[in-house]
Amino acid sequence: MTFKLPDLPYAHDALAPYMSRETLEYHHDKHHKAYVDNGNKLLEGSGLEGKSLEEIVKASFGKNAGLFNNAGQHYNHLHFWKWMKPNGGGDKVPGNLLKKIDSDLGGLAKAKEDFVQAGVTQFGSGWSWIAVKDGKLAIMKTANGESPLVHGAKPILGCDVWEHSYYIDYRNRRPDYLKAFVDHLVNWDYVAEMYEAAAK
Ligand code: MN3
Repeated sequence: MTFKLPDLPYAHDALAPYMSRETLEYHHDKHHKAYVDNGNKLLEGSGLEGKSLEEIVKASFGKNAGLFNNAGQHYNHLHFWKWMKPNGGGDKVPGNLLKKIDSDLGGLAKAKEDFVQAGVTQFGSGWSWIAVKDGKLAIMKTANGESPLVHGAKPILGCDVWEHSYYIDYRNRRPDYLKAFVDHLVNWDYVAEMYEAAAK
């Protein structure tokens, strides 16, 4: 396969004021594009050219650091753009997923709080997650380009806590960025779609 930079599913200014046009111009048009371009170069000759993106991420983890970092971040960002939408966030969670959040994560309010806390306490660059692990939902955090995929789980929601994701809009206030993400940006319909696929 060849990695390809997707278009954003909304205009660059559609997530303002919670995520600005300038942030998306850097984050999507430059950072994500660099993962795609570098990933394609590193994929050549790796022996993994014919595999799917998820297979490449899992197979390169711990074995081919350069390829893993770029392929992992490509995977994470492909979903990250779709995990957000204008007028997202809040409590509009589809029923099946909401029931699962109630039973596994102690309710939506606690799940959001723990998800924010995971992002706040991730030291340095990384991601906070809700993932499906052993049939149950779990809050996770990972460093750099890692994701639940390489820790025996399937991500259904992730928030990028690398500084490039929030420094233009929030400077050093990572907690405010994470809170705006859950309150105003999360596309719960896409989270539910990934939950249904992961639960199969
Ligand atoms: Mn990023």
